[in-house]
Amino acid sequence: TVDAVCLGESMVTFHPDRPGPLADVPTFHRGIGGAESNVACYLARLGHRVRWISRVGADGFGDRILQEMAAAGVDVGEVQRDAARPTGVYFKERLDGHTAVTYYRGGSAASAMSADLVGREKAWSGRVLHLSGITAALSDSCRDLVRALTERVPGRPHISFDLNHRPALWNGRDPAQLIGIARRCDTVLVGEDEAEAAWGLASANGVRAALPEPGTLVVKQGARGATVYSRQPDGTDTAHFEPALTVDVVDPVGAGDAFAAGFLSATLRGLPLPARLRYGHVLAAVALTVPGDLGCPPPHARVAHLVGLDDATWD
Ligand code: KDG
Repeated sequence: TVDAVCLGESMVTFHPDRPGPLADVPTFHRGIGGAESNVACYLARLGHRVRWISRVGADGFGDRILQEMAAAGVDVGEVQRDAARPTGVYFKERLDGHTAVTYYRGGSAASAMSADLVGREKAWSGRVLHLSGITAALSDSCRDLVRALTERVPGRPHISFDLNHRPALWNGRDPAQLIGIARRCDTVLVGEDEAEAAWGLASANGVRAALPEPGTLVVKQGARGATVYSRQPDGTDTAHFEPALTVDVVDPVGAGDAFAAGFLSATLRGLPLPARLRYGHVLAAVALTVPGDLGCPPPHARVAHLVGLDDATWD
């Protein structure tokens, strides 16, 4: 078994070399990005055994993604190639201090993922399966796959779910259906702002009230910090808040994935909840201060020191 399986679409990304509208920027730097593959890369760099499951086209961009994921130490042996559909692509645009994204991913190889093409056996082959709301938004077959993988049946691994609300992918469909999926998961990560946008839930406590089932619910509260709700063996719920680190933001894309990877890494190591949040914040700070979707996390012994844990605490 691997420590974690991450399932979702990865794309080739194009970052502009200067601010301005897409129509005017002549030069872009190529990278790769995808919420769940970002989490996989971070987990691998933190020393975990990780498998990424997805589909890419039988094209040069698919080759590139597989090369980069493998170089990051992620097992890509279960990634399928699709001869008929392309690898997804997206462009970033830096405008007035914020980053916008434009996707070219409709009909991509990954959007054809389905419960038939991606079996439970592979997806459930780790201690943790990490999924996100992006996959459910890609196509009906992808949404049904996410439903099949989150079914509460004996033998399934711990399931982690990041809402990752991407309004551009919903095209008039209702992201409220993600509440039903999130309820079936064990660890759920949600931004307070996206919970409001996707579900109309206005506060961290409101999110918990709507999502009482997950044993662990993390509500990210932007630059302020994050609150983790945890159900205790006696059925009561605890809430704990940890402030985020203060950093000068260069590019926010990928920070949520870094946070999720930090939280999951600390979870896999059995660390206490406050340390899991702090670990997430340290990884998010790394991602916020680099231009691409992926920053390079410090080794876990260094993060352990930063989050106030002695190395001996690590298994
Ligand atoms: O969380 C970062 C991702 O959003 C980015 O890497 C691309 O997966 C992506 C998406 O769908 O926006």
